[in-house]
Amino acid sequence: METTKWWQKGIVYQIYPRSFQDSNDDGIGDLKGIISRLDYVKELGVDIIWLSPVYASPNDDNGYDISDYYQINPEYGTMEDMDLLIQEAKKRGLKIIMDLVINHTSDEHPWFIASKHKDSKYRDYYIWQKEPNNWTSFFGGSAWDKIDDEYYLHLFSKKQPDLNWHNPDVMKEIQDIMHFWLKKGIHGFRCDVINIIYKSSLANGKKKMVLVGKEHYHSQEGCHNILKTLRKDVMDHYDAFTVGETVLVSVDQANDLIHPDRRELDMVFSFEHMETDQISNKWFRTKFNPNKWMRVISKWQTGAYWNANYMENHDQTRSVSRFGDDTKYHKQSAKMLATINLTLRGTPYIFEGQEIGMTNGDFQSMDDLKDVESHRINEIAKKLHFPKKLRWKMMMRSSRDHARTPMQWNSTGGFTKGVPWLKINANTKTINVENNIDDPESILNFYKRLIQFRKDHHVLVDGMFKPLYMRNNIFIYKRFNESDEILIISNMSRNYKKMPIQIFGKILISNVNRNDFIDGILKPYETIVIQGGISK
Ligand code: TEU
Ligand code: CA
Repeated sequence: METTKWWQKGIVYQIYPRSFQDSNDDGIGDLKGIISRLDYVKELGVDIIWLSPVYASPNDDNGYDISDYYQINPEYGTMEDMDLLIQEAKKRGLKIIMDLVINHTSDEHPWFIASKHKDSKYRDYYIWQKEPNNWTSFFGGSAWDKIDDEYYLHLFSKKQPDLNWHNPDVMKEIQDIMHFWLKKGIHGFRCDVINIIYKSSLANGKKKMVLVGKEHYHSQEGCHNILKTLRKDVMDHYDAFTVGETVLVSVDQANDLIHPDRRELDMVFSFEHMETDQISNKWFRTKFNPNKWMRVISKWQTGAYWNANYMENHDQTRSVSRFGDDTKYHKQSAKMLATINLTLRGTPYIFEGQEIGMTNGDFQSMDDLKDVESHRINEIAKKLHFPKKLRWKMMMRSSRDHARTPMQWNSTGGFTKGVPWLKINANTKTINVENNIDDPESILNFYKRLIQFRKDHHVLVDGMFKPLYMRNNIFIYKRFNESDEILIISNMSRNYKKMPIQIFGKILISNVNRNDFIDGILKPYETIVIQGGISK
Protein backbone atom coordinates (compact mmCIF):
# COMPACT_ATOMS: atom_id res chain seq x y z
CA MET A 1 0.00 0.00 0.00
CA GLU A 2 1.41 3.37 -1.01
CA THR A 3 0.26 5.72 1.72
CA THR A 4 -2.52 4.81 4.08
CA LYS A 5 -5.62 6.93 3.61
CA TRP A 6 -7.72 8.21 6.51
CA TRP A 7 -10.61 6.03 5.43
CA GLN A 8 -8.36 2.99 5.56
CA LYS A 9 -7.22 3.75 9.09
CA GLY A 10 -10.68 4.84 10.21
CA ILE A 11 -13.46 2.82 11.76
CA VAL A 12 -17.04 3.41 10.64
CA TYR A 13 -20.16 3.38 12.81
CA GLN A 14 -23.44 2.98 10.95
CA ILE A 15 -26.44 4.87 12.28
CA TYR A 16 -29.93 3.92 11.16
CA PRO A 17 -31.58 7.25 12.02
CA ARG A 18 -35.09 5.93 12.48
CA SER A 19 -33.95 3.63 15.28
CA PHE A 20 -31.10 5.43 17.02
CA GLN A 21 -32.53 8.11 19.33
CA ASP A 22 -35.86 9.93 19.39
CA SER A 23 -35.70 13.50 20.72
CA ASN A 24 -39.34 14.59 20.59
CA ASP A 25 -41.10 11.40 21.65
CA ASP A 26 -43.01 10.73 18.46
CA GLY A 27 -41.47 7.26 18.47
CA ILE A 28 -39.16 7.96 15.52
CA GLY A 29 -35.43 8.52 15.78
CA ASP A 30 -34.22 11.89 14.52
CA LEU A 31 -31.24 14.17 13.92
CA LYS A 32 -31.47 15.96 17.25
CA GLY A 33 -31.46 12.54 18.85
CA ILE A 34 -28.29 11.62 16.99
CA ILE A 35 -26.64 14.90 18.05
CA SER A 36 -27.46 14.11 21.68
CA ARG A 37 -25.61 10.79 21.31
CA LEU A 38 -22.50 12.01 19.52
CA ASP A 39 -20.43 11.83 22.67
CA TYR A 40 -21.36 8.18 23.01
CA VAL A 41 -20.25 7.51 19.44
CA LYS A 42 -17.04 9.45 19.97
CA GLU A 43 -16.23 7.57 23.18
CA LEU A 44 -16.55 4.30 21.35
CA GLY A 45 -13.45 5.42 19.45
CA VAL A 46 -14.77 5.36 15.89
CA ASP A 47 -13.82 7.98 13.30
CA ILE A 48 -16.58 8.02 10.72
CA ILE A 49 -20.37 7.89 10.89
CA TRP A 50 -22.36 6.41 8.03
CA LEU A 51 -25.81 7.86 8.18
CA SER A 52 -28.50 5.79 6.45
CA PRO A 53 -30.85 8.01 4.40
CA VAL A 54 -32.28 11.12 6.05
CA TYR A 55 -33.60 12.75 2.85
CA ALA A 56 -37.25 13.59 2.22
CA SER A 57 -39.07 10.35 1.60
CA PRO A 58 -42.53 8.81 1.89
CA ASN A 59 -40.74 5.99 3.73
CA ASP A 60 -41.97 3.07 1.72
CA ASP A 61 -38.48 1.60 2.21
CA ASN A 62 -37.40 3.70 5.22
CA GLY A 63 -35.72 6.44 3.23
CA TYR A 64 -34.22 4.32 0.45
CA ASP A 65 -37.05 5.86 -1.60
CA ILE A 66 -36.06 9.52 -1.89
CA SER A 67 -38.57 12.18 -2.95
CA ASP A 68 -36.20 15.16 -2.56
CA TYR A 69 -32.42 14.80 -2.36
CA TYR A 70 -32.07 18.41 -1.17
CA GLN A 71 -34.39 18.18 1.82
CA ILE A 72 -34.36 16.44 5.17
CA ASN A 73 -37.28 14.18 6.00
CA PRO A 74 -39.39 16.30 8.43
CA GLU A 75 -39.71 13.23 10.67
CA TYR A 76 -35.97 13.48 11.20
CA GLY A 77 -35.74 17.26 11.51
CA THR A 78 -34.67 20.19 9.37
CA MET A 79 -31.71 21.20 7.24
CA GLU A 80 -30.57 23.32 10.20
CA ASP A 81 -30.47 20.17 12.32
CA MET A 82 -28.42 18.45 9.62
CA ASP A 83 -25.98 21.36 9.44
CA LEU A 84 -25.69 21.26 13.20
CA LEU A 85 -25.06 17.51 13.14
CA ILE A 86 -22.23 17.95 10.64
CA GLN A 87 -20.79 20.76 12.75
CA GLU A 88 -21.11 18.91 16.07
CA ALA A 89 -19.57 15.80 14.56
CA LYS A 90 -16.68 17.84 13.20
CA LYS A 91 -16.07 19.38 16.63
CA ARG A 92 -15.54 15.86 17.91
CA GLY A 93 -13.31 14.85 15.03
CA LEU A 94 -15.98 12.64 13.47
CA LYS A 95 -16.55 12.58 9.72
CA ILE A 96 -19.94 11.79 8.20
CA ILE A 97 -20.76 9.85 5.07
CA MET A 98 -24.27 9.69 3.68
CA ASP A 99 -26.21 7.20 1.65
CA LEU A 100 -26.34 7.88 -2.06
CA VAL A 101 -29.36 6.13 -3.54
CA ILE A 102 -29.19 6.63 -7.29
CA ASN A 103 -30.49 3.41 -8.78
CA HIS A 104 -34.00 4.66 -8.12
CA THR A 105 -35.98 7.49 -6.58
CA SER A 106 -39.33 7.49 -4.85
CA ASP A 107 -42.39 7.41 -7.10
CA GLU A 108 -43.27 10.61 -5.23
CA HIS A 109 -40.16 12.40 -6.49
CA PRO A 110 -41.23 15.34 -8.73
CA TRP A 111 -39.18 13.79 -11.57
CA PHE A 112 -41.27 10.65 -11.50
CA ILE A 113 -44.53 12.55 -11.10
CA ALA A 114 -43.64 14.57 -14.22
CA SER A 115 -42.41 11.42 -15.91
CA LYS A 116 -45.94 10.04 -15.97
CA HIS A 117 -46.63 12.49 -18.83
CA LYS A 118 -45.32 11.04 -22.05
CA ASP A 119 -44.27 14.38 -23.51
CA SER A 120 -42.46 15.61 -20.40
CA LYS A 121 -38.68 15.84 -20.55
CA TYR A 122 -38.72 13.74 -17.37
CA ARG A 123 -40.31 10.79 -19.16
CA ASP A 124 -36.83 9.67 -20.12
CA TYR A 125 -35.48 9.96 -16.54
CA TYR A 126 -37.05 6.55 -15.90
CA ILE A 127 -37.51 3.34 -17.82
CA TRP A 128 -40.90 2.98 -19.49
CA GLN A 129 -42.06 0.28 -21.88
CA LYS A 130 -45.30 -0.69 -23.62
CA GLU A 131 -44.87 -4.24 -22.39
CA PRO A 132 -42.99 -5.51 -19.35
CA ASN A 133 -40.14 -7.99 -19.74
CA ASN A 134 -39.76 -11.01 -17.46
CA TRP A 135 -37.39 -9.40 -14.93
CA THR A 136 -38.11 -9.94 -11.26
CA SER A 137 -37.65 -7.51 -8.39
CA PHE A 138 -35.27 -7.90 -5.43
CA PHE A 139 -38.36 -7.78 -3.24
CA GLY A 140 -40.06 -10.58 -5.18
CA GLY A 141 -42.53 -10.63 -8.09
CA SER A 142 -42.39 -8.70 -11.36
CA ALA A 143 -40.06 -5.70 -11.60
CA TRP A 144 -42.70 -3.79 -13.62
CA ASP A 145 -45.84 -1.90 -12.73
CA LYS A 146 -48.34 -0.16 -14.96
CA ILE A 147 -49.40 3.47 -15.00
CA ASP A 148 -51.97 4.35 -17.67
CA ASP A 149 -50.99 2.21 -20.66
CA GLU A 150 -47.26 1.75 -20.03
CA TYR A 151 -45.02 -0.04 -17.57
CA TYR A 152 -42.06 1.33 -15.58
CA LEU A 153 -39.14 -0.66 -14.20
CA HIS A 154 -38.52 -1.00 -10.45
CA LEU A 155 -35.89 -3.46 -9.25
CA PHE A 156 -37.08 -2.84 -5.68
CA SER A 157 -40.58 -1.85 -4.47
CA LYS A 158 -43.09 -0.39 -6.89
CA LYS A 159 -42.63 2.90 -5.09
CA GLN A 160 -38.93 2.86 -6.14
CA PRO A 161 -38.83 3.40 -9.93
CA ASP A 162 -35.37 2.87 -11.49
CA LEU A 163 -33.60 5.86 -13.02
CA ASN A 164 -32.50 5.74 -16.65
CA TRP A 165 -28.70 6.10 -16.59
CA HIS A 166 -28.58 6.31 -20.38
CA ASN A 167 -29.93 9.84 -20.02
CA PRO A 168 -27.15 12.47 -19.57
CA ASP A 169 -29.59 14.72 -17.69
CA VAL A 170 -29.80 12.11 -14.94
CA MET A 171 -26.01 12.15 -14.64
CA LYS A 172 -26.04 15.94 -14.37
CA GLU A 173 -28.75 15.94 -11.67
CA ILE A 174 -26.93 13.37 -9.56
CA GLN A 175 -23.65 15.25 -9.83
CA ASP A 176 -25.35 18.40 -8.57
CA ILE A 177 -26.75 16.47 -5.62
CA MET A 178 -23.34 15.06 -4.73
CA HIS A 179 -21.70 18.49 -4.91
CA PHE A 180 -24.43 19.94 -2.71
CA TRP A 181 -23.77 17.48 0.12
CA LEU A 182 -20.00 17.37 -0.20
CA LYS A 183 -19.91 21.16 -0.04
CA LYS A 184 -21.84 20.96 3.20
CA GLY A 185 -18.88 19.10 4.64
CA ILE A 186 -19.75 15.45 4.43
CA HIS A 187 -16.86 13.14 3.57
CA GLY A 188 -18.26 10.61 1.20
CA PHE A 189 -21.05 8.27 0.25
CA ARG A 190 -22.21 4.74 0.76
CA CYS A 191 -23.53 4.03 -2.71
CA ASP A 192 -26.69 1.96 -2.63
CA VAL A 193 -26.84 -1.04 -5.01
CA ILE A 194 -24.34 0.79 -7.16
CA ASN A 195 -23.35 -2.11 -9.39
CA ILE A 196 -26.82 -2.53 -10.90
CA ILE A 197 -27.65 1.04 -11.91
CA TYR A 198 -26.85 0.66 -15.62
CA LYS A 199 -29.18 -1.44 -17.70
CA SER A 200 -27.43 -2.55 -20.90
CA SER A 201 -30.56 -3.92 -22.47
CA LEU A 202 -34.16 -4.59 -21.55
CA ALA A 203 -34.28 -8.00 -23.17
CA ASN A 204 -35.87 -10.88 -21.30
CA GLY A 205 -33.65 -12.60 -18.78
CA LYS A 206 -32.72 -16.25 -18.91
CA LYS A 207 -35.16 -18.15 -16.75
CA LYS A 208 -33.82 -18.56 -13.25
CA MET A 209 -35.20 -19.03 -9.78
CA VAL A 210 -34.23 -15.63 -8.46
CA LEU A 211 -33.49 -12.26 -10.07
CA VAL A 212 -34.50 -12.94 -13.63
CA GLY A 213 -32.83 -10.38 -15.90
CA LYS A 214 -29.73 -9.87 -13.79
CA GLU A 215 -27.34 -10.44 -16.70
CA HIS A 216 -28.64 -7.25 -18.33
CA TYR A 217 -27.84 -4.92 -15.45
CA HIS A 218 -25.30 -6.54 -13.12
CA SER A 219 -21.68 -5.17 -13.28
CA GLN A 220 -22.05 -3.71 -16.77
CA GLU A 221 -19.36 -1.72 -18.56
CA GLY A 222 -21.78 1.23 -18.58
CA CYS A 223 -21.74 1.20 -14.78
CA HIS A 224 -17.94 1.39 -14.69
CA ASN A 225 -18.08 4.39 -17.02
CA ILE A 226 -20.59 6.18 -14.80
CA LEU A 227 -18.43 5.60 -11.74
CA LYS A 228 -15.34 6.89 -13.51
CA THR A 229 -17.21 10.06 -14.43
CA LEU A 230 -18.56 10.61 -10.92
CA ARG A 231 -15.08 10.09 -9.55
CA LYS A 232 -13.41 12.50 -11.91
CA ASP A 233 -16.07 15.19 -12.04
CA VAL A 234 -17.18 15.10 -8.41
CA MET A 235 -15.34 12.99 -5.86
CA ASP A 236 -11.83 14.03 -6.86
CA HIS A 237 -12.61 17.61 -5.85
CA TYR A 238 -13.15 16.71 -2.20
CA ASP A 239 -11.47 14.89 0.65
CA ALA A 240 -13.99 12.09 0.53
CA PHE A 241 -14.42 8.39 -0.18
CA THR A 242 -17.01 6.00 -1.52
CA VAL A 243 -18.06 2.58 -0.37
CA GLY A 244 -20.25 0.75 -2.83
CA GLU A 245 -22.97 -1.63 -1.82
CA THR A 246 -22.45 -4.25 -4.47
CA VAL A 247 -24.87 -7.12 -4.61
CA LEU A 248 -23.80 -10.50 -5.95
CA VAL A 249 -20.20 -9.57 -6.82
CA SER A 250 -17.25 -11.91 -7.13
CA VAL A 251 -13.80 -10.88 -5.92
CA ASP A 252 -12.77 -10.06 -9.50
CA GLN A 253 -15.84 -7.96 -10.11
CA ALA A 254 -15.17 -6.13 -6.86
CA ASN A 255 -11.57 -5.42 -7.83
CA ASP A 256 -12.79 -3.97 -11.12
CA LEU A 257 -14.69 -1.44 -9.02
CA ILE A 258 -12.07 -0.64 -6.39
CA HIS A 259 -8.61 -1.02 -7.85
CA PRO A 260 -7.00 2.43 -7.38
CA ASP A 261 -5.78 2.52 -10.97
CA ARG A 262 -9.34 2.25 -12.24
CA ARG A 263 -10.48 5.30 -10.27
CA GLU A 264 -14.03 4.21 -9.56
CA LEU A 265 -14.95 3.36 -5.94
CA ASP A 266 -12.71 3.08 -2.86
CA MET A 267 -14.15 -0.09 -1.37
CA VAL A 268 -17.24 -2.25 -1.57
CA PHE A 269 -19.48 -4.26 0.71
CA SER A 270 -19.46 -7.80 -0.57
CA PHE A 271 -22.22 -10.23 0.30
CA GLU A 272 -20.65 -13.66 0.00
CA HIS A 273 -20.06 -14.16 3.73
CA MET A 274 -23.69 -13.16 4.26
CA GLU A 275 -24.79 -15.89 1.92
CA THR A 276 -23.01 -18.85 3.49
CA ASP A 277 -26.10 -19.74 5.52
CA GLN A 278 -28.58 -19.56 2.68
CA ILE A 279 -29.71 -21.95 -0.02
CA SER A 280 -30.92 -20.12 -3.14
CA ASN A 281 -31.85 -16.84 -1.50
CA LYS A 282 -32.03 -15.26 1.94
CA TRP A 283 -35.53 -16.63 2.65
CA PHE A 284 -34.33 -20.22 2.63
CA ARG A 285 -31.61 -20.68 5.16
CA THR A 286 -29.45 -23.53 6.35
CA LYS A 287 -27.60 -24.00 9.58
CA PHE A 288 -24.65 -21.62 9.93
CA ASN A 289 -21.40 -23.31 8.99
CA PRO A 290 -18.43 -21.38 10.43
CA ASN A 291 -15.89 -23.22 8.28
CA LYS A 292 -17.59 -22.13 5.09
CA TRP A 293 -17.89 -18.58 6.43
CA MET A 294 -14.22 -18.24 7.40
CA ARG A 295 -13.10 -19.58 4.03
CA VAL A 296 -15.22 -17.02 2.22
CA ILE A 297 -13.82 -14.27 4.41
CA SER A 298 -10.31 -15.49 3.81
CA LYS A 299 -10.86 -15.56 0.04
CA TRP A 300 -11.95 -11.91 0.12
CA GLN A 301 -9.15 -10.95 2.49
CA THR A 302 -6.48 -12.32 0.20
CA GLY A 303 -8.21 -11.47 -3.08
CA ALA A 304 -9.82 -8.06 -2.81
CA TYR A 305 -7.75 -4.93 -3.01
CA TRP A 306 -9.37 -3.38 0.07
CA ASN A 307 -12.33 -4.73 2.06
CA ALA A 308 -15.22 -3.08 3.86
CA ASN A 309 -15.55 -5.50 6.77
CA TYR A 310 -18.97 -5.87 8.32
CA MET A 311 -20.85 -8.44 10.36
CA GLU A 312 -24.28 -6.85 10.17
CA ASN A 313 -26.19 -3.82 8.88
CA HIS A 314 -29.75 -2.56 8.52
CA ASP A 315 -30.54 -5.30 5.97
CA GLN A 316 -29.10 -8.28 7.82
CA THR A 317 -30.11 -10.09 10.95
CA ARG A 318 -28.00 -9.49 14.08
CA SER A 319 -24.60 -11.15 13.93
CA VAL A 320 -24.57 -12.48 17.48
CA SER A 321 -27.87 -14.28 16.82
CA ARG A 322 -26.74 -15.49 13.43
CA PHE A 323 -23.04 -16.35 13.69
CA GLY A 324 -22.71 -16.59 17.47
CA ASP A 325 -24.89 -17.74 20.34
CA ASP A 326 -27.25 -15.11 21.67
CA THR A 327 -28.16 -16.98 24.85
CA LYS A 328 -25.60 -19.03 26.76
CA TYR A 329 -22.51 -17.52 25.11
CA HIS A 330 -23.91 -14.13 24.30
CA LYS A 331 -20.98 -12.12 25.62
CA GLN A 332 -18.26 -14.49 24.47
CA SER A 333 -19.55 -14.86 20.93
CA ALA A 334 -20.28 -11.15 20.49
CA LYS A 335 -16.72 -10.40 21.56
CA MET A 336 -15.36 -13.05 19.26
CA LEU A 337 -17.18 -11.53 16.27
CA ALA A 338 -15.95 -8.10 17.33
CA THR A 339 -12.39 -9.35 17.33
CA ILE A 340 -12.68 -10.72 13.82
CA ASN A 341 -14.49 -7.61 12.60
CA LEU A 342 -11.71 -5.35 13.88
CA THR A 343 -8.64 -7.39 13.03
CA LEU A 344 -9.30 -8.23 9.39
CA ARG A 345 -7.60 -6.28 6.63
CA GLY A 346 -9.88 -3.45 5.47
CA THR A 347 -12.06 -0.72 6.92
CA PRO A 348 -14.22 -2.03 9.78
CA TYR A 349 -17.93 -1.12 9.94
CA ILE A 350 -19.92 -1.43 13.15
CA PHE A 351 -23.71 -1.27 13.01
CA GLU A 352 -25.52 0.55 15.83
CA GLY A 353 -26.21 -1.84 18.70
CA GLN A 354 -23.64 -4.39 17.54
CA GLU A 355 -21.29 -2.92 20.14
CA ILE A 356 -23.59 -4.05 22.97
CA GLY A 357 -24.48 -7.35 21.34
CA MET A 358 -28.05 -6.49 20.38
CA THR A 359 -29.89 -9.61 19.26
CA ASN A 360 -32.62 -10.35 16.74
CA GLY A 361 -36.05 -8.89 17.52
CA ASP A 362 -38.64 -10.68 19.66
CA PHE A 363 -41.51 -10.19 17.21
CA GLN A 364 -44.77 -12.04 17.76
CA SER A 365 -46.62 -11.67 14.47
CA MET A 366 -46.60 -9.95 11.07
CA ASP A 367 -48.22 -6.92 12.73
CA ASP A 368 -44.96 -6.34 14.59
CA LEU A 369 -42.99 -6.19 11.32
CA LYS A 370 -42.80 -2.96 9.32
CA ASP A 371 -40.39 -3.74 6.50
CA VAL A 372 -41.82 -3.45 2.98
CA GLU A 373 -39.71 -6.42 1.87
CA SER A 374 -40.94 -8.70 4.67
CA HIS A 375 -44.58 -7.91 3.92
CA ARG A 376 -44.16 -8.35 0.21
CA ILE A 377 -42.43 -11.71 0.58
CA ASN A 378 -45.06 -12.84 3.06
CA GLU A 379 -47.80 -11.97 0.56
CA ILE A 380 -46.07 -13.82 -2.26
CA ALA A 381 -45.46 -16.87 -0.06
CA LYS A 382 -49.11 -16.78 0.98
CA LYS A 383 -50.20 -16.84 -2.66
CA LEU A 384 -47.93 -19.84 -3.16
CA HIS A 385 -49.78 -21.54 -0.27
CA PHE A 386 -46.82 -21.63 2.09
CA PRO A 387 -48.27 -22.54 5.50
CA LYS A 388 -48.42 -19.69 8.00
CA LYS A 389 -45.94 -21.42 10.28
CA LEU A 390 -43.35 -21.71 7.54
CA ARG A 391 -43.83 -18.08 6.50
CA TRP A 392 -43.29 -16.94 10.07
CA LYS A 393 -40.21 -19.10 10.32
CA MET A 394 -38.84 -17.39 7.22
CA MET A 395 -39.50 -13.99 8.77
CA MET A 396 -37.91 -14.89 12.09
CA ARG A 397 -34.85 -16.12 10.28
CA SER A 398 -34.44 -13.35 7.70
CA SER A 399 -36.57 -10.23 8.18
CA ARG A 400 -34.58 -7.02 7.97
CA ASP A 401 -36.53 -5.67 10.93
CA HIS A 402 -34.33 -7.74 13.25
CA ALA A 403 -31.61 -5.15 12.69
CA ARG A 404 -33.93 -2.19 12.89
CA THR A 405 -35.35 -2.47 16.40
CA PRO A 406 -34.61 0.68 18.39
CA MET A 407 -31.26 1.14 20.05
CA GLN A 408 -31.28 -0.21 23.62
CA TRP A 409 -29.98 2.63 25.77
CA ASN A 410 -31.18 1.51 29.19
CA SER A 411 -33.25 -1.14 30.94
CA THR A 412 -36.56 0.33 29.78
CA GLY A 413 -35.34 1.26 26.31
CA GLY A 414 -34.36 4.91 26.50
CA PHE A 415 -35.03 5.35 22.80
CA THR A 416 -38.31 7.24 23.18
CA LYS A 417 -40.91 8.20 25.74
CA GLY A 418 -43.57 7.71 23.09
CA VAL A 419 -44.60 4.59 21.18
CA PRO A 420 -41.62 3.34 19.17
CA TRP A 421 -42.22 2.86 15.43
CA LEU A 422 -40.85 -0.68 15.76
CA LYS A 423 -41.05 -2.81 18.88
CA ILE A 424 -38.15 -2.48 21.32
CA ASN A 425 -36.71 -5.86 22.24
CA ALA A 426 -37.76 -6.91 25.75
CA ASN A 427 -34.18 -7.95 26.41
CA THR A 428 -33.29 -4.26 26.71
CA LYS A 429 -33.77 -5.08 30.38
CA THR A 430 -30.38 -6.79 30.36
CA ILE A 431 -28.76 -5.83 27.04
CA ASN A 432 -28.38 -2.06 27.10
CA VAL A 433 -25.80 0.70 26.89
CA GLU A 434 -26.16 1.79 30.49
CA ASN A 435 -25.24 -1.50 32.09
CA ASN A 436 -22.55 -2.08 29.45
CA ILE A 437 -20.86 1.16 30.42
CA ASP A 438 -20.77 0.14 34.08
CA ASP A 439 -19.36 -3.33 33.52
CA PRO A 440 -15.64 -3.48 32.67
CA GLU A 441 -16.13 -6.92 31.14
CA SER A 442 -19.04 -5.83 28.94
CA ILE A 443 -19.21 -6.21 25.17
CA LEU A 444 -19.13 -2.43 24.80
CA ASN A 445 -15.95 -2.05 26.82
CA PHE A 446 -14.40 -4.88 24.86
CA TYR A 447 -15.19 -3.00 21.63
CA LYS A 448 -13.57 0.11 23.06
CA ARG A 449 -10.43 -1.82 23.93
CA LEU A 450 -10.30 -3.45 20.50
CA ILE A 451 -10.78 -0.14 18.71
CA GLN A 452 -7.96 1.40 20.71
CA PHE A 453 -5.88 -1.71 20.07
CA ARG A 454 -6.34 -1.35 16.33
CA LYS A 455 -5.20 2.26 16.56
CA ASP A 456 -2.11 1.26 18.53
CA HIS A 457 -1.11 -1.49 16.10
CA HIS A 458 -0.59 -0.21 12.61
CA VAL A 459 -0.04 -3.75 11.36
CA LEU A 460 -3.80 -4.20 11.69
CA VAL A 461 -4.25 -1.47 9.10
CA ASP A 462 -1.44 -1.98 6.65
CA GLY A 463 -0.43 -5.56 7.36
CA MET A 464 -1.15 -8.46 5.06
CA PHE A 465 -3.60 -11.21 5.94
CA LYS A 466 -2.67 -14.85 5.96
CA PRO A 467 -5.01 -17.68 6.94
CA LEU A 468 -3.33 -20.35 9.08
CA TYR A 469 -6.15 -22.67 10.05
CA MET A 470 -9.79 -22.83 8.95
CA ARG A 471 -11.23 -26.14 10.03
CA ASN A 472 -13.13 -27.68 12.89
CA ASN A 473 -14.81 -24.30 13.55
CA ILE A 474 -11.48 -22.75 14.44
CA PHE A 475 -10.33 -19.66 12.58
CA ILE A 476 -6.67 -18.69 12.87
CA TYR A 477 -5.01 -16.00 10.79
CA LYS A 478 -2.16 -13.61 11.07
CA ARG A 479 -1.68 -9.99 10.17
CA PHE A 480 1.90 -9.09 9.43
CA ASN A 481 4.20 -6.46 8.00
CA GLU A 482 7.98 -6.09 8.05
CA SER A 483 8.17 -5.25 11.74
CA ASP A 484 5.17 -6.84 13.37
CA GLU A 485 3.11 -10.00 13.49
CA ILE A 486 -0.19 -10.60 15.22
CA LEU A 487 -2.15 -13.84 15.42
CA ILE A 488 -5.90 -13.99 15.85
CA ILE A 489 -7.38 -17.25 17.06
CA SER A 490 -11.13 -17.79 17.36
CA ASN A 491 -13.10 -20.81 18.41
CA MET A 492 -16.38 -20.32 16.59
CA SER A 493 -18.22 -23.03 18.47
CA ARG A 494 -19.78 -23.79 21.83
CA ASN A 495 -17.38 -26.70 22.40
CA TYR A 496 -14.01 -26.87 24.05
CA LYS A 497 -11.31 -27.39 21.42
CA LYS A 498 -7.69 -28.36 21.44
CA MET A 499 -5.47 -25.66 19.97
CA PRO A 500 -4.65 -27.12 16.55
CA ILE A 501 -1.22 -25.51 16.12
CA GLN A 502 1.58 -24.60 18.47
CA ILE A 503 1.83 -20.92 19.07
CA PHE A 504 4.02 -18.72 21.21
CA GLY A 505 3.99 -15.11 22.22
CA LYS A 506 2.20 -12.66 24.40
CA ILE A 507 -1.58 -12.53 24.77
CA LEU A 508 -2.68 -9.00 23.99
CA ILE A 509 -6.44 -9.38 24.06
CA SER A 510 -8.68 -12.25 25.00
CA ASN A 511 -12.37 -12.56 25.78
CA VAL A 512 -11.90 -15.14 28.50
CA ASN A 513 -9.40 -13.74 31.00
CA ARG A 514 -6.34 -15.84 30.63
CA ASN A 515 -2.65 -15.08 30.90
CA ASP A 516 -1.26 -17.98 28.96
CA PHE A 517 -2.40 -20.84 26.78
CA ILE A 518 -0.26 -23.56 28.29
CA ASP A 519 -3.29 -25.81 28.70
CA GLY A 520 -3.74 -25.71 24.92
CA ILE A 521 -7.52 -25.72 25.25
CA LEU A 522 -9.76 -23.18 23.56
CA LYS A 523 -12.90 -22.43 25.52
CA PRO A 524 -16.33 -21.99 23.85
CA TYR A 525 -16.25 -18.92 21.60
CA GLU A 526 -12.85 -18.00 22.91
CA THR A 527 -10.90 -15.48 20.88
CA ILE A 528 -7.27 -14.53 21.52
CA VAL A 529 -5.02 -11.97 19.92
CA ILE A 530 -1.35 -12.79 20.27
CA GLN A 531 1.83 -10.94 19.49
CA GLY A 532 4.20 -13.63 18.41
CA GLY A 533 4.16 -16.45 15.97
CA ILE A 534 3.67 -20.11 15.33
CA SER A 535 6.08 -22.88 15.99
CA LYS A 536 5.91 -25.89 13.77
O1 TEU B 1 -30.06 -3.05 -0.33
C1 TEU B 1 -29.90 -3.82 -1.46
C2 TEU B 1 -30.10 -5.30 -1.40
O2 TEU B 1 -30.01 -5.92 -2.42
C3 TEU B 1 -30.40 -6.10 -0.22
O3 TEU B 1 -29.50 -6.05 0.79
C4 TEU B 1 -31.81 -5.83 0.18
O4 TEU B 1 -31.86 -5.07 1.33
C5 TEU B 1 -32.63 -7.04 0.43
O5 TEU B 1 -32.15 -7.71 1.52
C6 TEU B 1 -32.82 -7.91 -0.75
O6 TEU B 1 -33.40 -9.11 -0.36
C7 TEU B 1 -30.07 -1.66 -0.43
C8 TEU B 1 -30.39 -1.04 0.90
O7 TEU B 1 -29.38 -1.36 1.83
C9 TEU B 1 -31.74 -1.51 1.34
O8 TEU B 1 -32.07 -1.09 2.63
C10 TEU B 1 -32.74 -1.01 0.32
O9 TEU B 1 -34.01 -1.54 0.60
C11 TEU B 1 -32.36 -1.38 -1.10
O10 TEU B 1 -30.98 -1.18 -1.38
C12 TEU B 1 -33.12 -0.53 -2.08
O11 TEU B 1 -32.68 0.79 -2.01
CA1 CA C 1 -38.62 11.92 16.73
